[in-house]
Amino acid sequence: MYLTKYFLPILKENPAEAQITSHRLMLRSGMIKQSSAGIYSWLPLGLKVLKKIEKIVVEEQVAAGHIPILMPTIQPSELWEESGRLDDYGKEMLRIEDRHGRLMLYGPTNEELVTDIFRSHISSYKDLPKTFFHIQWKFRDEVRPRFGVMRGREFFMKDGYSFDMDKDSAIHAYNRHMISYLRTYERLGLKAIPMQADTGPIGGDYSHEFLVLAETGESQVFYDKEITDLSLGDRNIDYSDQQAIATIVQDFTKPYARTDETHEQNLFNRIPNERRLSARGIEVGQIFYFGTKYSKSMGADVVLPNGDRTPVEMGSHGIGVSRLVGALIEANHDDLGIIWPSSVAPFDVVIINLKQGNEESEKACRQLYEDLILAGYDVLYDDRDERVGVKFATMDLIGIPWQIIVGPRDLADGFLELKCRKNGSKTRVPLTEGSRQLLSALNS
Ligand code: 5CA
Repeated sequence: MYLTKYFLPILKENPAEAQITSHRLMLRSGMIKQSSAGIYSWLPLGLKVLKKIEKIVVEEQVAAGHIPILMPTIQPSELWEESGRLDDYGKEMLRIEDRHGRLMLYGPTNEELVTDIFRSHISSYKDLPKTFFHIQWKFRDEVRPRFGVMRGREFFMKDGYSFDMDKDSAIHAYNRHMISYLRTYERLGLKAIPMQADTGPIGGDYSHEFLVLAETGESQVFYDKEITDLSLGDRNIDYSDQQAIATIVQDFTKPYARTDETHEQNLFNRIPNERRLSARGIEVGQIFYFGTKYSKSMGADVVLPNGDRTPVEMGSHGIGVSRLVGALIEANHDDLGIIWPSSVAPFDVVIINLKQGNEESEKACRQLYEDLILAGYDVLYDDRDERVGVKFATMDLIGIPWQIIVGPRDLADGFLELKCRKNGSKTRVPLTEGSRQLLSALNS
């Protein structure tokens, strides 16, 4: 992408309304624009990051055996009457009347809709287990939308719904979700800690939230330092091995880790002093096992091998996809701007032409651009006729992991410069064999 042909509306000033770093940086780097309180347009750079996160989330859900579907944003209120949540959900639910006077709503979550799909088509244990998921916009009329995409009113969420014939199998679905979430966050370059949590309006008695530690987080959390040392790494995961999956979940849930809603000081006090930690956290996902809460009220039954009918065992499992964009920035930035982890960076590399208008520089940049595109990279070419300082500041702000700096002086010696945004290190690379050396560096 040539920057002069792109749409990157950078803000020079710090927006007054932004209270936290990620919100400020998202506005300044032209990723989002607020349209009304807690509702945003996603501009090209923001959309790219959102889509990259979405792709990783989908890949990990499919790897865990979960089936993608897409449910609508607008739902009929009758289903919520059946489950008994229409009144319970209160003012957070945006109610809409259609032209026939029928009460509709903009979905804050999809337990009812997915249970309706299930009961229409599945009635035997033979078709179980099944987990459906979708990634769709949600609406919750939050009292205090704030911190940009962190607490929006409209937000993008992955929600998955598991259907099993008994509790044992439903817990396996819960465990699969926990591990697929841990894998997802690790691929995003984030450390998210599973913590025992309250179930709120979703219901049930078994739930974990996934928290990214950050000073700007909305939740107070208490944990044993040991849990922060755990990671899946490149461990081979076999989702069909129920016992192995349960063992990994045990490892990750053994150390004390709770949000303030479920915190118990007397249990916490048993942890040795130096390991006892309290911090703020951003909730980037939550999983629930709630048994037959919805299947009972909505008549989603299955026939068991012995011929009896029983309400299906369910769980629901969410990842805050749009919130993750903010959480990633909270975890990856410096004074100059964002530092994207390579897995979600809007571009892999930017070519910065220090002397636009100079024929040699432009030729070299165009050639590099073609070579890198051919090699499969997503490349931004800063071909603006701007001062060098402005170019560097923009690129440091938007946080593309690698910068290729092309200037007439280096070029005259047959070199270009490769800068790593994360640690600021610069390497001179000979242009003649440029692509090869460059590619190995970019891959590292
Ligand atoms: N149906 C269940 C699981 S699919 C559910 O709705 N769970 S939830 O309420 O915990 O939401 C799932 C995730 O969505 C949260 O962990 C959080 O990361 C994200 N989320 C929730 N509310 C908001 C909001 N107002 N703005 C941005 N993200 C949100």
